[in-house]
Amino acid sequence: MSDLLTRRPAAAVRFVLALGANLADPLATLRAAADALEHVPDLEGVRVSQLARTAPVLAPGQAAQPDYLNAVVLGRTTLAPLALLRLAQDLERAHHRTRAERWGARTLDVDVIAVGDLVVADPELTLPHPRAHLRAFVLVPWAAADPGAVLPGPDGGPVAALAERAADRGTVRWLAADWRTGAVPDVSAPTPAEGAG
Ligand code: A4P
Ligand code: MG
Repeated sequence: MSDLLTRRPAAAVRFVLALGANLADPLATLRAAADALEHVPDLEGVRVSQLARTAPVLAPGQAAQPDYLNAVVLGRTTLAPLALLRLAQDLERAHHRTRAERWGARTLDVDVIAVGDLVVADPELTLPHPRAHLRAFVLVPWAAADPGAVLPGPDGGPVAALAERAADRGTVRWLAADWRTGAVPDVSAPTPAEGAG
């Protein structure tokens, strides 16, 4: 594995994590996960995006799933990238994440989207996340939280422009700003598609 993934950076670098949940109580889970990330000593200047309700992006032939709640968490860290992945996986485990199926419904997914400008393709940790540039459920809340953000790497670019172009842009049903403590649109209300069934 590349030293770039296991070595602590000399100075704090920017990181972006993407959170997603569509089982159990996704709103409570994302609130708890965001609170936990704000209290990790090795993460500095942590900011949490708006909350997005998104229709599931499924693999071809995959069975239907509930809508997701998604958010991104931004900040700076001196953790080695692999240590940041371990932290993300510990948080998933704390919320009883199981891995029965790729892209399966989950209580909590925490993906590492980017760490500084690193571009590394390792199956254990690929940076930037290999599908981040395509995913409106990552790009839309990220661009809202940081309009000038740039995704590094050959598929990267200004996040706001990538969000505009994302093929699954229509899966973002709404964004909620005040979701950590305030009311949010009804997360359990049937969507128009579900209602029509
Ligand atoms: N891994 C490699 N690179 C990374 C990285 N940058 N961040 C490895 C996190 N993990 C990384 O991940 C599988 C393996 O990827 C891990 O062992 C890790 O070492 P996983 O979290 O177990 O599996 P996953 O999340 O099902 O797979 P993946 O490929 O990360 O899924 P995606 O592409 O993130 O898609 N629709 C909506 N609306 N909202 C969602 O949040 N999420 C997915 C998952 C599909 N559809 C969705 C959503
Ligand atoms: Mg994942």
